[in-house]
Amino acid sequence: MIWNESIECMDRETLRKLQSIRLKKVVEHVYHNTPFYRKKMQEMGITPDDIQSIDDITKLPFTTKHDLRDNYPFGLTAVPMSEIVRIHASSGTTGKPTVVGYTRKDLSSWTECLARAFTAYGADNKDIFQVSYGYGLFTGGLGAHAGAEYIGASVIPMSSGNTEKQITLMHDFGSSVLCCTPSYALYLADAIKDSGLPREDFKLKVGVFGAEPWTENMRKEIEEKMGIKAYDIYGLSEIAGPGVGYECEHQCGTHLNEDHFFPEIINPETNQPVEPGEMGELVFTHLTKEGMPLLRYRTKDLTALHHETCECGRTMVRMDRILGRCDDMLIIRGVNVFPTQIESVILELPEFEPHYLLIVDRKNNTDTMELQVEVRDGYYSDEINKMLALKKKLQGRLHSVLGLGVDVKLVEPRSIERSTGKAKRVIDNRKL
Ligand code: DLL
Repeated sequence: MIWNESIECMDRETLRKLQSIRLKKVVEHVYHNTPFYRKKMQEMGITPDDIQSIDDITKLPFTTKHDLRDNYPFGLTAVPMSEIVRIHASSGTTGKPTVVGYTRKDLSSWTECLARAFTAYGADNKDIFQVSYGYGLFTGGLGAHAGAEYIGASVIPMSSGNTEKQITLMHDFGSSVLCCTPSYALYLADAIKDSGLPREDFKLKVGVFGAEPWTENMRKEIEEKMGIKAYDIYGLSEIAGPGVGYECEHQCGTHLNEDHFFPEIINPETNQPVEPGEMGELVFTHLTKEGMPLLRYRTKDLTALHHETCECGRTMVRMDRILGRCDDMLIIRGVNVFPTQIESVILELPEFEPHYLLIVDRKNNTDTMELQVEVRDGYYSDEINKMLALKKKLQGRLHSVLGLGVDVKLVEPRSIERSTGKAKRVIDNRKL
């Protein structure tokens, strides 16, 4: 099913015209209402008149997370505070949080994006949504909540954590759709098994998973363990929250809601657009936002875009899975490594659980990387030879994929700390 066919399946030429009209309007808006952008544009010698179509987008300045922090908390707001009806913030790892304000119209556009996503996953007003993303400053909980109510579903505002209660309510209320991070989904899958409640007693059929990078192999793992269909949902607070992009039933990329957020892919080193289909940093420009519109916001997420129409009929561009963030990339003895590459290798092998931790350090001026990974029940053994063979197998596979020696440490099932929100997969002691 398609929620808003006239938009989601709009022919691309008409879409570009719509994007051009909206871009001109948003540039006028920020030029007159956000001193930060007026100053930036003046410094670059441009005015709103230089923006005549979406093709002119490359003339505009970039915006970074630093700019948001420098203007903390409300410096980039383009409307009076009396028009802001919701404030979200994301904490990040350092310093002040980045703050985002939404007008009533911004909230309703965001909610529509979520309705498009949930409809694409096959959900409707007969479904019971268990929203297990955190409620609060994080956009996951309240965002998914509003979208599910909008399509008329019944919503259980669970928030994250309290795993035992999650399972009880999922069972007793008959939740059919689960919204949480993929890592928490795995945790819940194990908890369902441990509960001893028969799987047939649960009504769960669809998972709405995002907020952190996850791989195709992780999808298979969750689908098998939970007996559901797992869909990707993408988003970031600065742009909207969950629902910036979503998968359709063909699961061949994440469709981006391009009528609201214009995507570009740039080379993060040269800042120039890449060739179509090439990987680079994803950049978004708000096309309809009133409260805090951002021009060319650098997400730091690495991916590629594909413009061919999807089999589902949607014309909205499809984004590859996020490989990781530019700032998540580890450089180990000169080799670039993303945690998702490691996750993919672990999950190719039946002996391992998708629970792992990377510990990076520097000893005698050389980078070291230890991978702690859980061995699956049934494969874990007291026999040293068996464990050594298993370790060698994983090390060999990692070496051929990464081109790098990794010190593998096999650990017992369920010994790595579980996450109820975004998983922490890397401890880099080099920065300490
Ligand atoms: O994580 C919004 C969200 C909530 C998305 C619930 C999906 C579901 P932030 O906390 O601002 O917002 O973090 C945004 O998380 O730039 C990506 O690096 C990462 N991310 C979000 N969704 C995905 C995904 C929310 N589906 C940052 N795949 C983004 C990979 C994702 N990474």
